[in-house]
Parts: sequence; C-alpha cells; structure tokens
Amino acid sequence: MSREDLLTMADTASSEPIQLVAPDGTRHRHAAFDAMLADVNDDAVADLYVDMVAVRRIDTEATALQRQGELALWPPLLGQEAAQVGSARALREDDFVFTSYRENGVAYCRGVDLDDLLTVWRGNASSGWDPYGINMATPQIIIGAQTLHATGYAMGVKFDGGTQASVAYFGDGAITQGDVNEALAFAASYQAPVVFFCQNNQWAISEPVGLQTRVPIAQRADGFGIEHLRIDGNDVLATMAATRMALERARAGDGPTFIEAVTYRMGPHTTADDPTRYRDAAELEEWKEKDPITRIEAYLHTRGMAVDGFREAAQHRADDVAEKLRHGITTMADPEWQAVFENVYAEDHSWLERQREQYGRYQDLFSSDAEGKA
Ligand SMILES: Cc1ncc(C[n+]2csc(CCOP(=O)(O)OP(=O)(O)O)c2C)c(N)n1
Repeated sequence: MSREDLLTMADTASSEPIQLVAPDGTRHRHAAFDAMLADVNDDAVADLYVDMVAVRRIDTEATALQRQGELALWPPLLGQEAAQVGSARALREDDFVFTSYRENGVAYCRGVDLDDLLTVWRGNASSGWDPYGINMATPQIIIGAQTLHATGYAMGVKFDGGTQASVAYFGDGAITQGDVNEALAFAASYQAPVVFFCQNNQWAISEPVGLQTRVPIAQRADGFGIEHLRIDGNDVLATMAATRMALERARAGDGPTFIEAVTYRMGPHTTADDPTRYRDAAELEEWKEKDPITRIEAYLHTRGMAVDGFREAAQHRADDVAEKLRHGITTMADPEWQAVFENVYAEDHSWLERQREQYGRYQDLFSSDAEGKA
C-alpha cells in the first residue's frame, strides 16, 4: 500500500476522529493506522500506560506544589496524557520538538530532568533546560510562535539534507494566531519536514473552540495544501499511529502533516483560572467517561494482561517521580538576585548595568545593615 493510499484511508478530516481504542477498551481496526503499529505489542501498550500514569502524577503533584506556594503557576494537562505520550513516544531522539507551556508530558517522554521541569514555574531560572540536551526547545508562552520555530528548523533540516523532523505542539486557540498561519504557509511552500500537532482541548482559556473555527480544525490544513489527520486524542494508540505516519511522510520528503488530536483539558487553564465560571459541569463529566488512562486499562484487560501487576508498576513509577519532583523543588536554592539580568542579552551594555546597579541598591534596603539602621 502506497503512502498516498495510507493517507487517503486515514483522511477523515471532516468526519469522526480516528479511534483505535474506544472508552470501554474495545479495539477498532483501521488498516492504515494498524500498519503503523505492527511492532507495538501488549507490553509496549502497557509501557504507554505506565508513562501516562506517571505524567498524570507529575501534573497533580505540580498542581499541589503550586497550591502549597512552592510554584508561582502551573498549567495542568489533566486529560491530555494520551495525546502527549502517544505522539512523543513516536518520535526519534534526533527529531526536534517545539511546544507551548502545557506539554509537560512530552517533556517527560523526552527525558527532561524533573527539577528542570519546574524551575521556571518557581521563578528560579529564566529557562527550563538545555534544548540541545533533549532536542526540545523550552516552552513557548507566546501562543503559536513555536510553529514558526519548528517550520524554520525543518526547512534547515531539508536544506542540510537531514532525515530528522520537527514537531510543533499547539492548542486549538493557537490556530487563530497569525504566526500559525504563516508557519503553515511556509511549511507547505517549502515542503518542510514538520508535523503540526494541534491538541484541540476544546478551550482557549475561557473561549470555546467554536469561536476559533467554523470547520473541524484539521480541515484548515486543506487551504494550505497540507495533509491532515483528525484523531481521537484520548486514544494513545491512535495518537502514536498518526504521529508515526506524519513522521514517515516528513522523512520521505513528502512535506508537512497537520494532526488534530481531539481531546479535553479536564482541569483549569492554569492554577490561576477557575473553569467553573465558564464551562458546564456536565461537559466535564461527559469527558471523564473518555479518560485516556482508564480506557487503556480496559483494553489491556481485554487482552488478558495482568492488570493489577502493571497498575502496581505504574503506581511505583508515579510515586517515584512525584517524590523526586517534590524533593527537587523544595530543596532548590533560591537564585541570587543578579541572576535576573543574566542570559537576556548576549553582552552587557550600559542600560543593563544601570538597571543592575539600581536593583542592587533596592536589594540593599533589605540587608541586615539596613534593618539595623531602621
Ligand atoms: C500571542 C499571545 N496572545 C495571547 C496570549 C494569552 N494567552 C495565554 S494562553 C492563551 C490561550 C491558549 O489556548 P490554546 O491555544 O487553545 O492552548 P491551551 O492553553 O488550551 O493548551 C492565551 C490567549 C499569549 N500568551 N500569547
């Protein structure tokens, strides 16, 4: 079956998202997607389950740390574990990932140091990690800007004759941004090896997705001449298959692919948000039924796997990760005040020097000497 055939079969942009595992664990067959998962046996699915449990635990632990005053802010990903784990586990180590602030599950799969995951949210560092250490840029707060970075990177790979791909993760709200539309236009023009991975979690803070688009998001890609896939983003197998398919196209020189992973943000936008003010409680209940983790448990049960065994393994991993996260953040030394001036400009200049000096004088007001004089 040619790649074109695979994509034609998988092309359901305007219909129901492609699903391989239903919420009750039933496995649906899909020739093109199943072909992408030929090597994914039950043990590999159980590994994805363990990853998702660990990622959910990172999220709940970080939310608790924020509530306890250890972090300034946290953007929860509760409900989006399958979209993030399935896609991230499809990547090759040398692919390069560009994300927004919510892709902490992707960062976990890329192997980010757990301390590095939280330092920015504590205000201890101006950036999270060395992007070249894990081939993943630090999170972008400007909505959609990372799609341009990913496209530029992919164009570079293409000009250099490489086989890596880049992946841009963004939300449904981002599709309204000019940056994203420019990125799609450039990616299509240059047939860049980039995957656009849109997690449609239904809300851009308090704005529902219906305000961003009148057609399914995946369909937007059509206007740019970009292949697209619309998948159930709460189904880790569908997510993995779609991302593998898109990466295969990128490596074969067939250009960009746009994936819309239909999912749901079960928590608030950030810990500073209160979703009960804008969304219906029934909507949340409806999506809880589609939980990405319980469906894989149910699926593995239908496969005759010892569910208790891998549930326990997942629990251990999650406990371990949570303990490391908490220990790292609560024992982290506060940065020196001068650090805020570092890594902003390539070289010092007189304005920076003056600001540092003024801030230093301000800091002196709090020194023990100053207190003595008061
Ligand atoms: C260019 C820009 N405009 C506005 C904001 C403020 N803002 C932060 S998050 C957000 C909503 C983003 O929603 P979406 O793209 O759906 O991603 P999600 O947060 O749901 O993952 C907005 C408007 C911003 N960070 N950058």
